[in-house]
Amino acid sequence: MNKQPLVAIIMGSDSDWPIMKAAAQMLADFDIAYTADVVSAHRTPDLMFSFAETAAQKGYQVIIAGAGGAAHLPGMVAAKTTLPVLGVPVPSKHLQGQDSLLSIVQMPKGIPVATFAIGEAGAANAGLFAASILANHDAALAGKLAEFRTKQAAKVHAMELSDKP
Ligand code: RP5
Repeated sequence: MNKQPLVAIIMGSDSDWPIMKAAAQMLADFDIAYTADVVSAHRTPDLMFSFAETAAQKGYQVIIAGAGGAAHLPGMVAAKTTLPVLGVPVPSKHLQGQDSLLSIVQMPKGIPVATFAIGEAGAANAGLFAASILANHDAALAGKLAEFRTKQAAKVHAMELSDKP
């Protein structure tokens, strides 16, 4: 049986996918059903609006939106839905994603976008954050998140430094 997708991952271009895949991987690791699509704010504005307007009624609970450059996708989507929007700044060609970060993080008061780190770490953390939101109403998922943290901590405890002078 196909599960209802709870998280929508969208991005401005297929060139963002190598980065945004880290969010998808995290959701897959937690067995959270998601969709991933290209929706461009400036090249397909009508698609962006219809996506944002219908996302809640389609059953999505969280939207992860990644974009690079003048990255208005997360903010514009957030303007058309009250679902939580997690913005991922994708590294850009000329400004290494600083432009993406500032475009996404500097939302004026009234329309929030939760903004993550530039690049893969940000995408992975957006996936984890989506899992945390969903875990508020899903005890099994909350348990998996706790287990993830325990395993992560164990890896750090096992770290040994070699070649100490
Ligand atoms: C943005 O422009 C996309 O999110 C992407 O990061 C950037 C470049 O897009 P392409 O020229 O690779 O399609 O809209």
